[in-house]
Amino acid sequence: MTITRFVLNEQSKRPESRGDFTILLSHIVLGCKFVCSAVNKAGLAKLIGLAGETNIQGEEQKKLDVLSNDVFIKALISSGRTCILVSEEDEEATFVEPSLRGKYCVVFDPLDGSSNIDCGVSIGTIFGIYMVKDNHAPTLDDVLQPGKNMLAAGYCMYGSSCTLVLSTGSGVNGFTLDPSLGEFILTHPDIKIPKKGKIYSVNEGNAKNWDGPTTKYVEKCKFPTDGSSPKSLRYIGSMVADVHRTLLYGGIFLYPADKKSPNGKLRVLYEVFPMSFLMEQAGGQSFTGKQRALDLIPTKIHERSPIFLGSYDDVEEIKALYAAEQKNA
Ligand code: AHM
Ligand code: MG
Repeated sequence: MTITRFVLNEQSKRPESRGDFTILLSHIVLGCKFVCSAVNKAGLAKLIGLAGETNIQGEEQKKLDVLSNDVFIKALISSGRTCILVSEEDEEATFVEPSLRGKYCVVFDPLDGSSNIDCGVSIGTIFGIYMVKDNHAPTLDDVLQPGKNMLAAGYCMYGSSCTLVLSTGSGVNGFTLDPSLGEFILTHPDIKIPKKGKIYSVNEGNAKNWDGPTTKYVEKCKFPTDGSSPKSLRYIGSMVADVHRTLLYGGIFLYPADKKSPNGKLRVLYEVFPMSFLMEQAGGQSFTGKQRALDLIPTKIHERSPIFLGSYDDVEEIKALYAAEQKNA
């Protein structure tokens, strides 16, 4: 089952569908294949390094994340199905010119985990898709919508294999690129996250600045008082890879607020929302420390939020700690 056939099957269940979403998705898939190939060749092709450097032929070398952004922007515009694009790499949103405009808004991080690029650790692309509310000229309000309004979300991980995980709002499915065919094949149908996990994933180097509930939670992971075994710590520092492991093995991924970053680090539109959408679709939960992550209404395209996501029971525990703190305040 290729991803194309999978999406066409989904489309045939919706008689009103005219195939626009399938076309959009095929352009996203093309972008992922292109970036995957660039990531694999990065060392050879000298794509590692700083943007703005010139190579021996005097051509400007593009850093992988700049290249990936260009690839996705071009792929999305040329689909003819998008109207607003928000990328982590671009300060401003891109409004597609009217002749190429469609009804979808795509928010994305073209290459997340950039600190891992130069050492060959897994990195990825994250994306979320909204539809414009009606037929007006698109405005930023079309993307400043809560994550629960997303139609679809996914990520592609460039790791030991290239894996695309997608939800169109009815479960989560994983596809692996078969390089000999150049096709993504359904390898992980209907992914469900274990209800409770044995792994926690957080940058503990920030511990001295954490708030009470995060500190208590991590302490409980290491020194459980209920007779259970301590949890294992796994932290790659690439959200796509850390979330992918969490989705498959269960557990919790945390990027909390701290005294230095009161809103955490991760961006609401193209990191927190797509991953929260996938988690909920797989039976897990996602929480900001105050509310369900997908209920957040962003006011700026690059807004950040603390995030706790993963297995249902594990997120329930951190929610209880925040609720207790609220009660005692
Ligand atoms: P980036 O978008 O600049 O690559 O930063 C996002 C990344 C995530 O992939 C990862 O979860 C996080 O930053 C790691 O941050 P830290 O190095 O502070 O632990
Ligand atoms: Mg990022």
